[in-house]
Amino acid sequence: MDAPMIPYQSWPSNSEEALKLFKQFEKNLSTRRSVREYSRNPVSKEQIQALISLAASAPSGANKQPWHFVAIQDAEVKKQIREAAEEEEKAFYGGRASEEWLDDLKPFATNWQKPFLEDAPWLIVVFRKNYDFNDDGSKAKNYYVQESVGIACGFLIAAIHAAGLATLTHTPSPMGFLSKILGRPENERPFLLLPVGYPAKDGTVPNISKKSLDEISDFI
Ligand code: IYR
Repeated sequence: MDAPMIPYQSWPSNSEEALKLFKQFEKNLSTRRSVREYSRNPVSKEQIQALISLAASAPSGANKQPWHFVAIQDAEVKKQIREAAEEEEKAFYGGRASEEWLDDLKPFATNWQKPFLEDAPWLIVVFRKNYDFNDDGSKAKNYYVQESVGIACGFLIAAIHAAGLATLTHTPSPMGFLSKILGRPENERPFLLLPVGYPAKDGTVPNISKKSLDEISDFI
């Protein structure tokens, strides 16, 4: 297939306007936190659709868009997911995780219980498509799948926050139960499970901080 080039106008065109926009973006994103306690207040399907569309605008290897998003508000399906996730988490906290890992998790005060999987009005499960199918049913390759889906998830997390909502990058391990419950095909693997909703009114977050710019960068 031909790939005709089209003009691209980057925006904004002046640096003062650009700096203003960046400052707004920086201010907004700097208040993002991983949230584990959710209000049961509803979020519209249209809002979730807009967030997923934005995530899917992310760059990907050869523009293959090797992702699939399943958004769940059905209470019965959320309950099934919670029960299956808690089963895995019980095994994790009950001996599967190393002492070092459990020690590293202490600041987050987590345990096997995952009420957010039912409290949050929506769960979004992101699947990675290791390969795809051509129209004739033969296999089609995807490229840099891990990187591409990771970038799309970054877009999604930022978009959720910009929409005034909260989320958590939840990865119960292993996540195979999500493929079964949601009936996803063999070429897809669960990548991330994100509860989406408003933070609970009396909710708290861990008292943690980020490394300094000096620690995480070099300028040469
Ligand atoms: N999946 C478990 C454990 C866990 C692991 C990491 I790494 C975290 O940053 C947080 C939790 C859980 O969700 O409790």
